[in-house]
Amino acid sequence: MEPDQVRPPLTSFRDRHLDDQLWDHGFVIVDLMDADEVVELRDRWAAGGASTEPFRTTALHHPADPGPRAWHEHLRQRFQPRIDALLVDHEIRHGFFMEKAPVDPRVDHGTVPLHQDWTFVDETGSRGLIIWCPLVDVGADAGPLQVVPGSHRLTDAPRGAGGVPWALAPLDEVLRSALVTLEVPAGRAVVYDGALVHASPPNHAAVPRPVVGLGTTHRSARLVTFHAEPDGRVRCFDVDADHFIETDLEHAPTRHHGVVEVDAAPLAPAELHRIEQQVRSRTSHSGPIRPTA
Ligand SMILES: O=C(O)CCC(=O)C(=O)O
Repeated sequence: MEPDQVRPPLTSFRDRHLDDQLWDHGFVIVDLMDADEVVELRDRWAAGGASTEPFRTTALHHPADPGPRAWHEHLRQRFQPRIDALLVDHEIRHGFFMEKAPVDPRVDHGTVPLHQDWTFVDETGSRGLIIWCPLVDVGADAGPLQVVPGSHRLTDAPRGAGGVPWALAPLDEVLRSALVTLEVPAGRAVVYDGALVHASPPNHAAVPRPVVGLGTTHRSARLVTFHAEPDGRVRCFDVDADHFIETDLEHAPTRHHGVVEVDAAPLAPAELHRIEQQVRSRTSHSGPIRPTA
């Protein structure tokens, strides 16, 4: 695939080989927790009570609810030293849990549709990373993460809340056909670029599937968030790190230190065609993906 975007000056992984893999594929898989810690954290999360929601996350929350903030603080303190060892000058901006309850195999409740995560960093300076670490072994039937390798560089269109149109939506079918399922043992972590196209199917295993999520950025990254107005205008806000844990991420920020309107016009047919060809050529020419440390 032709690189669509210029590699940012600030690197992510300390290990050059992992950093190259991240740039090429949009994700790598590394060790994060040992077996004892997996059990301890899983028990701590489960003590909060079982849920029957097919998918729930503490990442999108109302700021008046102290629970998600307490989880963020706990996860930040616990994992920041490991992030320091793995990544260059990165901070955990947002720690959260995502759980998929087991559902009857005859129903498809709990599907997370194909998407890219909302932009949270100026991606020309450095990349925003999400760390996705399951607390149970996640096989193909347990609501695994599915990714489109290399898709983090297909477009630099803004992604955000309030109904910012998803630029790649017209390519849903071709992207879906390029999905790769990641089977990840408990304690291993997928580190993925926030612009990577991903999804997950329902959890048809017997037990809940809790996952720790850590949103991280370079310490000096420009933090941003995009939001669409009801009239369709899309704005880019410069925000502080507090934004990700102190505000309702689905609404435009009330506190920011700069805002500009950005172009969020749909991609032109020629551009969509170029992207489609990139996805198809990568799917047909690449060998097995081995993005594993
Ligand atoms: O945990 C999952 O199944 C999917 C999570 C996801 O897509 C996200 O957090 O953006």
